[in-house]
Amino acid sequence: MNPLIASFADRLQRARLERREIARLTADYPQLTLPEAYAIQAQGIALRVAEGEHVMAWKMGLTSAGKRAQMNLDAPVYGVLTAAMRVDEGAVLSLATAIHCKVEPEVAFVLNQPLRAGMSREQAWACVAGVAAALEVLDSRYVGFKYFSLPDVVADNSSSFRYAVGPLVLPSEVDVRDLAMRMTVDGATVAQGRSSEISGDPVVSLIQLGDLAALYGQTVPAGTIVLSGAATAAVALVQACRVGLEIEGLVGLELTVQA
Ligand code: OOG
Ligand code: MG
Repeated sequence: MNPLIASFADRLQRARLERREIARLTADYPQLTLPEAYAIQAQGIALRVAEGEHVMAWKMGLTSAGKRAQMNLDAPVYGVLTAAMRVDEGAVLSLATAIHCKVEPEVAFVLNQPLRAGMSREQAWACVAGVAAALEVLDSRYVGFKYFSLPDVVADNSSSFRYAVGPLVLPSEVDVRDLAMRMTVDGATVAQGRSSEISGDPVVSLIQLGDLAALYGQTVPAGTIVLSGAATAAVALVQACRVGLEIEGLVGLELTVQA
C-alpha cells in the first residue's frame, strides 16, 4: 500500500481513539485526491475490522442542499459504519466518547440484495427489504468540525461516529419519496424537512451508492443497512438530552444522550 495512505489512516485512527482534533489532511498535503481519500477511508475500516469490528451499514452523505450549505461542499459521499458504531434501542450515547458530535435525521434502508452500478429507481427499490427512521450522530476528527475539501471529509469516513435505526417497515407499506420529517431535542423541534430533500428521493442515495462503491472497488452486500443522508442540517449535541425523530409513515425513534 502507498505509505501515504497508511500513514493518514493511522493519523485519523489515533485522533479518533484519543478523541483529539487534528488539522485537515490537505493542510499538509493539498494534492490529496478523492480516490486517495476513499483508500484512506477503506484502510481506516480495515484497521477497525482487524480490531474485531464488523461492517454493518453504509451511508451516503451530503445528499441534501441543507447539508451541502452547512458544510460548504457540493457532492455526495459515502462512509462505512460498523456494528460497534450502532446505538441500540434503549442504549445511551455518551458525549464523553465524542470530540464534538452532531445529530441529523435520516431515512434508512435494509437491503435484500447487493447494490450494483447503474441501477434504475425500480431496480434500487427492489433491493429494499425494509425502511426505517434513523438518527446519525456525526463526529469529525478535524479541528472545529471544519474541513475545506471533499477528500478531507471522505478520508475521515465522512465524519461517521454513531447511528441509531428505528423499527423496520415493509417497502410495500410506504412510499419514501416525500415524507414529512421532524427531529426534536427534549421535545422541541430543532430540524424539519421532507425526505424529498435527500437527493429528490432517498432511493437515489441507493443508486448513487451503487455507482460510487463500484467506482472505488467496493461491494455493498445484501443484509446491509444504508443511511440515505440527512434531510436537514445537523444539530450540535452539547449536553444531556433526548433526541427524537418522527417520519410520516415510519416508526419514530429516540436517542438518549448523556454528558
Ligand atoms: C459529512 C457527513 C454528511 C450526511 O448525512 O449528509 C452526512 C459531514 O457533514 O461532516 O452524513
Ligand atoms: Mg448523515
